[in-house]
Amino acid sequence: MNIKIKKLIEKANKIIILRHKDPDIDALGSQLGFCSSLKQAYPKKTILAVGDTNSLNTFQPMDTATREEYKESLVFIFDTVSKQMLLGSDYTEAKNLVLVDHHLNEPDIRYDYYVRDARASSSCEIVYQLLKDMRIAIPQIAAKYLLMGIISDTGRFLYNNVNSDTFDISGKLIKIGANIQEIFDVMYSESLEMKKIKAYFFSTVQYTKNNVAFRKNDEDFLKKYHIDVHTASRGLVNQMAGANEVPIWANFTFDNRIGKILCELRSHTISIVDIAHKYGGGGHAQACGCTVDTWEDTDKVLADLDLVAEVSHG
Ligand SMILES: [Mn+2]
Repeated sequence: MNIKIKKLIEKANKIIILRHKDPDIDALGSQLGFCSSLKQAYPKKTILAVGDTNSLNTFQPMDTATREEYKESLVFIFDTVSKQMLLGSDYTEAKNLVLVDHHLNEPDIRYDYYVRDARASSSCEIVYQLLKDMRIAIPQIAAKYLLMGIISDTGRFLYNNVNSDTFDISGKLIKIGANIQEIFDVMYSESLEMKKIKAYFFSTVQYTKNNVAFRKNDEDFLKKYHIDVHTASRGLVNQMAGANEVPIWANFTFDNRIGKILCELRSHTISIVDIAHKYGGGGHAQACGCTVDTWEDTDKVLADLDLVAEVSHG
């Protein structure tokens, strides 16, 4: 399949590379790592990386493309296969569409090829393999971007999505020239203010009967500490990780852009993705999410999480 994808690339004059909206570092890293590799290999082609941006984008500004341009383009989508995770619908006009993802979800969009590896730690890990199979060289900047995605999606090689390939590929990216120190300075040093926010956040975490840790971040919390929805939601969820007594943790954040509540759900070992699915979301077995309408709904999510925590506890 990867060779067929290479044929599509060689045939295309214009290539548009996308990933899910409100991107995390794996989404940005896979999109922009792939983009800069293609640009180096095919300097004459028009290659665009399109999408929204947020505070995690320390990479580069995004390109734009018109709906007309999509019609003549080969389009790649990274780190999601779900309509609801994508911005707009221009990609449906694509001449050809290739999906690349490491999640467990079934695509609800039309595609020509789907490069899927649920065993891969990250989309960046798949992109490395894809480029290698297609014999497209990875420039130093792309190596940095791809390693950033791997580091981010594995929580610095901490989560159980890490396997020997993850280390293998990370080593290869370092060999190309990705600098760990430089990456860690960008990704993990933060302001004193952020450290104080994290301390406040953790000190106000609540617990269900079976020690499901949770926090409800309302609009006031975000305003008071001047943090955006993304920072509060995905940026703080793992402040609750790593306590022996806590099997599952959930972070609920009001998103005033859509008037709904984002639910980030995490677990040490128990699979909780069915609960995310129940509320219209998805993701990985131990790291998933959904969006609900009201705070009462978050209590229903919590009750379901508490039940699986109780059952697994025996
Ligand atoms: Mn990912």
